[in-house]
Amino acid sequence: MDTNLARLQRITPTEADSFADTVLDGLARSPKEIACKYFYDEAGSRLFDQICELPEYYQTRTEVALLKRHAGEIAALMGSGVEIVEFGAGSLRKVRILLDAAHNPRAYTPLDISGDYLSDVVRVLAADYPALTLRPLVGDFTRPLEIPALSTPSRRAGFFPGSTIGNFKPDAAMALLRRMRSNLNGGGLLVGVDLVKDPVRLHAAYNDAAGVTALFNKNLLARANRELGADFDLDAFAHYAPYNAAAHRIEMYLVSLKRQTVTLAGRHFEFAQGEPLHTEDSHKYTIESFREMACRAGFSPRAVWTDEDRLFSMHWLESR
Ligand code: AVI
Repeated sequence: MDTNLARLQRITPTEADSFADTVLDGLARSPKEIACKYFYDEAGSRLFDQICELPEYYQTRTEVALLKRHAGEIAALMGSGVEIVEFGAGSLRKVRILLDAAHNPRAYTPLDISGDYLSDVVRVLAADYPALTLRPLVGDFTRPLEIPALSTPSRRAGFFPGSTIGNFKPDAAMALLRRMRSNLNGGGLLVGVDLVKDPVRLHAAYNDAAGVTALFNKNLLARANRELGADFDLDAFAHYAPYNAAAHRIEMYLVSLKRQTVTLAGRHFEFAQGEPLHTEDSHKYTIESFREMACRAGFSPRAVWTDEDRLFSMHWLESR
């Protein structure tokens, strides 16, 4: 047992219950949809890690390079003795760069929806950072939640990398930033945001040659089969991810390749040939459009870093 590692604490209801409701509700809608947060069971989280390594998916390596290049400056802006709270922690790889640069961090609090995955990755981190207090929380940060105070509370600094903010519609993204601001009790937020760019490059990032994004997308159906006893035929759906240039977003769908019926919990759902099931949007921002949204959410944008090709941006926002 690692002494610096607190027990996994669940702070919102289990996502498994809501997955059933979400799929039943989403399949009854027109157009059909399933929320993208359900991609991230253990299998989906591992597929997402593979996406991050793909040559076409420039986001991760560009953001990591930005973090490495500016870690000293970021650490100085965060200040010393902070509790770093990561929203949607995933593989915990990027935070290592911050932890290595941070001035005497009080604790690291990763929050993730996938408890199984979080408990695996957090154990490895605890072994590598034996002096750091680690407090893993399982929860859904897309819902209002309370982050419990530490026994000796300190200033918080939020970390929200990977342009996950782009997976929310702009209004929901602003509401989320507002909630994060309140969770941070006056602390700042470091957020990674993918930028508007050449549509061909964006299209390639979500339609990789190795087909990993297609597997990631279809894992939603595989998950419904595994967890809910649905009978989706994965070969009867195609991954489809066009860039909607007018709305500045990638839209991701699973398109039914034939007329078919899917059965789940005793209910039958008809799919027409060519009917889409919407699974994700990934909004892209300009530096200015993101800063405007952050201001409307009650933050003051203090610093922004971007790469030479202006593919990706990292913003340090302070609470007003
Ligand atoms: C997590 N999120 C920011 C990714 C994105 O790029 O929107 C999820 C993803 N979907 C397909 N590829 C990656």
